[in-house]
Amino acid sequence: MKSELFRSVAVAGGLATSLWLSSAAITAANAKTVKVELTAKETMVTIDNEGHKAIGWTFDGQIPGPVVRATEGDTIEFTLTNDAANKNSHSIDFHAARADVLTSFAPIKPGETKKFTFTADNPGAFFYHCGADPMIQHIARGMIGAIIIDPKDPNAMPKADREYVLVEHQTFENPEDVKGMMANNWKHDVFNATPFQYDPVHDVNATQTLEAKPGERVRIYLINAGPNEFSGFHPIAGIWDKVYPSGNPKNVMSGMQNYTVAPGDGATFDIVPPNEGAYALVNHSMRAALSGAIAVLMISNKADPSMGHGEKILPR
Ligand SMILES: [Cu+2]
Repeated sequence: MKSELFRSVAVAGGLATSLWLSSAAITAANAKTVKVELTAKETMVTIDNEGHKAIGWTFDGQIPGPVVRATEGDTIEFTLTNDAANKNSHSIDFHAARADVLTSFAPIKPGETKKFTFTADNPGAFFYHCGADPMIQHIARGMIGAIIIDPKDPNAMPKADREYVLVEHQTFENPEDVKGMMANNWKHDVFNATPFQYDPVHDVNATQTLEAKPGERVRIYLINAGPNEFSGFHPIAGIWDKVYPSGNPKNVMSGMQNYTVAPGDGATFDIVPPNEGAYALVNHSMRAALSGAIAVLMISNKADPSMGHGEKILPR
């Protein structure tokens, strides 16, 4: 009896040690250095489905900026350039980083470049933005984006068949009017810069929807860029199978009708539509939804296989 107990403890101990060793080996072998370069650009951007343009403040000339993606444990070597043609100082604030707000996140002038490094210690769906003064204006004018840190354990979450990134934010009629921004006089609440970009029902000029096939697990990374409003994210005609607050697989909720994402926060939402049809993904605050924050998720056996993969996790 005694020796049997000793043997089972020894086996369990041996197993634990070998598991620990192999996971450490995998981590060391897989952790990589990811070089990320972004350029702050004050440039013309499209603001609606009809193609009207206005001057935006952007990362790399697009709103939202490019999706930055790495794996938990990776080292991010980051370079920010403030285009010499710009008129304003700009900065970066990665919510996935532990860094120094006074140096790494500090603004730089037009023509300057800065570099810093951080390790992606936490998996999740994180916000990045410019933090230059007045921050409300730099966010409202478009210096916003998503940084996704995938868990190092590929089995930490169920495998997604398609993924979409929605950066939600409020837009203002006059981007020079900081007082109006502080008074919260926003005009549209939008996903990825354009009102009803993925909703031909509410805007006949919309040319696309988010697409998937019945039975597929669709993963939505929702980043709430604000600058001011909370988002109660709900799939009309559906239920979130899983919600991962901050996108961390250790935070998991099931069967959710709605989950609130605060300004500056992000979350990962999984939905598994059983049949053909359509869902409307909305910020259920009606002023937000009816001014632009509706995205149609079209479920069809003929879904475009390229949608929700590669570049088309953020369809433009
Ligand atoms: Cu800026």
